[in-house]
Amino acid sequence: MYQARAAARLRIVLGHLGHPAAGAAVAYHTSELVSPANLSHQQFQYTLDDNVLSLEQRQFYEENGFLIIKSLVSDADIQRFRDEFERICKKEVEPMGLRIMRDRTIAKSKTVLSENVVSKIQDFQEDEELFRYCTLPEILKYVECFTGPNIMAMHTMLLNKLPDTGNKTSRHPLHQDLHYFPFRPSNTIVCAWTAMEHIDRNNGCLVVLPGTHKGPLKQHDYPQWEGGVNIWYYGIQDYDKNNARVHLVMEKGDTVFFHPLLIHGSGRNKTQGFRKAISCHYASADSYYINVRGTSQENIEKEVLKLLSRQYGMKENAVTLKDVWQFRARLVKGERLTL
Ligand SMILES: O=C(O)CCC(=O)C(=O)O
Repeated sequence: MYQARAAARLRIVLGHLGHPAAGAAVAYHTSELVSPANLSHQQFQYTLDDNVLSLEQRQFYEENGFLIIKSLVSDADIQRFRDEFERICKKEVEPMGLRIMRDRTIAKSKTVLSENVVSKIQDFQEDEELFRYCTLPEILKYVECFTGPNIMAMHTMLLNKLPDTGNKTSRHPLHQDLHYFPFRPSNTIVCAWTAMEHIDRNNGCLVVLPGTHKGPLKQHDYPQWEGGVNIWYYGIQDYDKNNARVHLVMEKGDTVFFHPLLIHGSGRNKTQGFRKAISCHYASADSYYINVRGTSQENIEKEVLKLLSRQYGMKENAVTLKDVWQFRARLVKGERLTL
């Protein structure tokens, strides 16, 4: 019974992704899921009623915790993000607050910064050119379906998955993004993640466990991988190994919106190319901060505050995780309320 349901769900997901193996799944999808009888608006907890998403798209996100919109971001915009990434690597621009990460296998080498060594840049909220991504009307139109009209951009990243060095450190362990966030409620947080080129299993696409957004936030720790693991790459050990796994094959400009409790990660980059994606986590501006002391998120708070104290010579308890997030959060639509 469980397996039949899991298989049916997988067919629906593959149908949404346009996967040839989906077969009759699309027919199942439209006839079973979008019949007026089983679509009562009170049932929707993860999407808002604003006439942007079709009933089918809403139902898909409600059930699975993610939604792909094809060809959402233009080639011209993606080229601008690429050019800015290059300028940042060459230190032609040095935006305030930006964090440049290297893969751990090359982190200690003396190599000058370039696309070859930078695995990720995050917190680009002060970089006008990259931050344009977070304000694109085509992105915000969808974001609003999850956050409502007052929208804060909370967390920004450009991910440049490097060719794996053989240590498998280019993998991103399965995790839930909410582990990193000291704000709630979770249902009005959403990530927009846009492929900057064709991304599939060869260069390390996203892998998601559909439906896991309905579960709780799980314990996250650094995985005990033989080749080590990159900083901030926390993972979950305790997840249902029988849950379907779906690999999101995406084309340049395709954008996936996903819930912060959705368990996801990404595979090794087995190519010699650089797999790029740009992302922003948004939250409703009337969200609230929580104190993570004494919760499973305490480990990330400790690590962030320790890093800041080392970097800026501050006492470890001089700031809280809330201060850090409040400082980097930016209003992108509507009114800044409580965040
Ligand atoms: O882009 C990727 O490979 C995964 C990114 C991700 O899951 C994250 O940074 O939370």
